[in-house]
Amino acid sequence: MTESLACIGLGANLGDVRAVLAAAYTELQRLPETRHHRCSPWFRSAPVDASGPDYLNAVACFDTTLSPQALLEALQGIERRHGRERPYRNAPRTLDLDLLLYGDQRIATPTLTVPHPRMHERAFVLLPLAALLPDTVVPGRGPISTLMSSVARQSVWRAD
Ligand code: PH2
Ligand code: MG
Ligand code: MG
Repeated sequence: MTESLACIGLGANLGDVRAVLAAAYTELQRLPETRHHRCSPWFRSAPVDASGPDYLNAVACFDTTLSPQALLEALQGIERRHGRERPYRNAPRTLDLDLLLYGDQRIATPTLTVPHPRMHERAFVLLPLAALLPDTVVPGRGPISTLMSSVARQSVWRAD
């Protein structure tokens, strides 16, 4: 089975967001068929297209032989264990784990779109990702350095 680099967006804006993000990263490190984990610094930002308290966001990457669908299901399991509810779109959440990138693949199924369809326009995703992997090229969207210049007006603060 070939190994792919997976990038996961972590976000939370309800409850003890620092504790939840730290616990979620630990759980990602424990996923089967994953290795070489690393996590970006943490960033704080106001909710985008949403309401509620400020978010804490980070990006984690690892190499994996899990399929994209198996990885998605593992992420949803971690979200559920942290009490994630989905009352309405972009509702405040205890934990959001988004599969941002899976190698250089472009995936479009009824349940999964990769690259994440809005990641290229969100500073709270691009800044942590660039801190971790500055040479990233988002398939279909371009180099992260170019994408970052178009979100430069969005306010995101280092939170560590
Ligand atoms: N996630 C959303 C909607 N808006 N805003 C920020 N700052 N951070 C997020 O993680 C976020 C958001 C939907 O997942
Ligand atoms: Mg999500
Ligand atoms: Mg999200």
